[in-house]
Amino acid sequence: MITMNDVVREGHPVLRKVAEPVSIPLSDEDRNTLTSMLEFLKNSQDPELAEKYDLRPGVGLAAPQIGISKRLFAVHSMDENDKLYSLGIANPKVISHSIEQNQLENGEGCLSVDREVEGIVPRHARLTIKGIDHNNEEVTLRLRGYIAIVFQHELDHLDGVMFYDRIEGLEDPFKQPVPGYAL
Ligand code: LHY
Ligand code: NI
Repeated sequence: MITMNDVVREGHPVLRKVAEPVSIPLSDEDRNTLTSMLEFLKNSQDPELAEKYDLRPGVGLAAPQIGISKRLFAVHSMDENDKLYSLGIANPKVISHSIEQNQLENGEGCLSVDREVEGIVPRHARLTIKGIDHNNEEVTLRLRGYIAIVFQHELDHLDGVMFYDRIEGLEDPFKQPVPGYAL
């Protein structure tokens, strides 16, 4: 079972690596990784289990955050219409995205960042993602609103990008360019 002890924190080099694609169909090992990341998110949202195991509630978790540099992440969250997104996804690709941007009014946080970082994180307002889910089925997701932001936050982890890299007005002139999403 994944706990906060397994979650690497900022400063760990794995969070800055571009993660490797996994082979399809998914190996049992990669499926297990997806399933246990999803289980972590569910546990973290259960007040009793979260208290018992000292879990910080989360809606998304990417494999690099547990030290695995592979293109895998899990999301367990509702969108604004109470539609549940509960899946593990492998080799996600952004097929298309809006030009219009959107952001969470109160900024973002991260399970790998034990501090508050203020600032607006610009994201695509809408995007379409394709990938392979934890049941080895190809999935196409058309996302907007809050859930679209969660997926983009997790996608970024697969490219070694932290949410605060995208905060405007925090430009470090010596910083390497932020990779965009592959189209
Ligand atoms: N998890 C964050 C969480 O609280 C994801 C997140 C996304 C927070 C968007 C806020 C806004 O579940 C992670 O940090 N996963 O990488
Ligand atoms: Ni994060």
